[in-house]
Amino acid sequence: MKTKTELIPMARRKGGKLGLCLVAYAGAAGLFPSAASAACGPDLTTQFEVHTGALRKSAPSTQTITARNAGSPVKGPIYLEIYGTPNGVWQQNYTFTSNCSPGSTFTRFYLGYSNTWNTNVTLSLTLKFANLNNVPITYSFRIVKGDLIGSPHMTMGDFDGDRVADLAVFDPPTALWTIKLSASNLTTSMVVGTPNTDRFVIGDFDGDLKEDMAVFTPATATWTIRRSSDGVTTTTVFGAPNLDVPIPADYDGDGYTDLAVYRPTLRVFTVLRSTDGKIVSKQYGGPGSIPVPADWDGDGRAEYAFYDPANTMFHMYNTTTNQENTYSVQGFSGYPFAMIMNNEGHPSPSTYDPNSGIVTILDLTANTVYSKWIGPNAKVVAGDFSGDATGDVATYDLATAHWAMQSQMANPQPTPVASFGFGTPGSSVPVLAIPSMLKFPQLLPW
Ligand SMILES: [Ca+2]
Ligand SMILES: [Ca+2]
Ligand SMILES: [Ca+2]
Ligand SMILES: [Ca+2]
Repeated sequence: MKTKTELIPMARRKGGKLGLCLVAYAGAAGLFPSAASAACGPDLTTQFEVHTGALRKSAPSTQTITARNAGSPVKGPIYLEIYGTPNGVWQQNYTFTSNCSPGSTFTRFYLGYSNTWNTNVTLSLTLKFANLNNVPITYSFRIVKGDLIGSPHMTMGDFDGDRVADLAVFDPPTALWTIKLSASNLTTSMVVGTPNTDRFVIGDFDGDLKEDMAVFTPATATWTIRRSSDGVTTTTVFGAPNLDVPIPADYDGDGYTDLAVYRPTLRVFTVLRSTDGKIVSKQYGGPGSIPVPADWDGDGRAEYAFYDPANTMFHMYNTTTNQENTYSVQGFSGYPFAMIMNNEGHPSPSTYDPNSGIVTILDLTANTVYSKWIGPNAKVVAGDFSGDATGDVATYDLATAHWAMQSQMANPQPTPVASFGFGTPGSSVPVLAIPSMLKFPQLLPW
């Protein structure tokens, strides 16, 4: 059969949305899938000129989609929403799925550090399909603005963008970062920061779904960020010198980590929003509370959140809904942290008790409490090092730079599954060390 790709504008769908249906093979016409539900962010399809490349049908099956903005500049996350793929075929490089359109996947157009898609600028995406098996395929797509559908979840500690956390350490006496990239297994080292004075921070400040190496200088409240997208290093002063501690996270949900600080003396969170450059703040917490900002409810935006050691309660405040959630279960004690469990789009509240040596995780979706002994007085590192979208816990020995990777948290069996050395004995700190153990400013070292 001759392969042919053409783009067919669809009739106006129910809900008033104009969709596009892509017929990737000749002979595949006829069965247009039903429209995606319309509640997932503004549809921008009509303002873009879209062209498609040929579908490569041998594995891996790929197709390139190119779009030019023929309208006004658009700021914020933009997604290609794919839906209506045949049973058994799925789009592989999606950045996240959403409840708003069952079965659809969303791949993000990366707008660069400017975070704006300007008029006449053309961007392209290469879609990757699994299980195509040389059969004809039809699918539909829309270009949507992502404000209402949250943002893709970067994997914490992933510097090369393969959704697997990388072994990474920061060495305070030299400001040297050393990272073993999981995709290539290559180790890279680089100085970012000033020896002895800077605290490491991580975040995806340029929105390319890769962690950026960054440091915060307490004496000047200066952020120094090396953007992973172009290698450019920027500095920004944000926060009060010697008063504020860095707590970066994506509070406004555009896929770009926001500069943010917490002031322990007043218990105030202050965020510099990447979407509009505005500064917002909220007093939240009590004496002794430990900030644990994260996207706890999975809506794409980080919540202001803290853990109160006095009553072992997590508090999370969603500024969009103005709702507070609180969680406490038997076993919570010690240092709080966020842990992704069971392929969920949000973390589960977790603690490590250095006296009992037990990690306790409240899986919010499964409504299950996991409890696992990893040993007392450990330095704990948490991240998805295996790439199965479920967090792993490792213990780290500061004196020897020795890691002991624990087995799955859902498995109470305590034996480490892997152990190895990575880092400089006596000085390196893993960048995924749970922040509260670093005395909650991401401080150096334990
Ligand atoms: Ca990685
Ligand atoms: Ca980045
Ligand atoms: Ca943001
Ligand atoms: Ca959230």
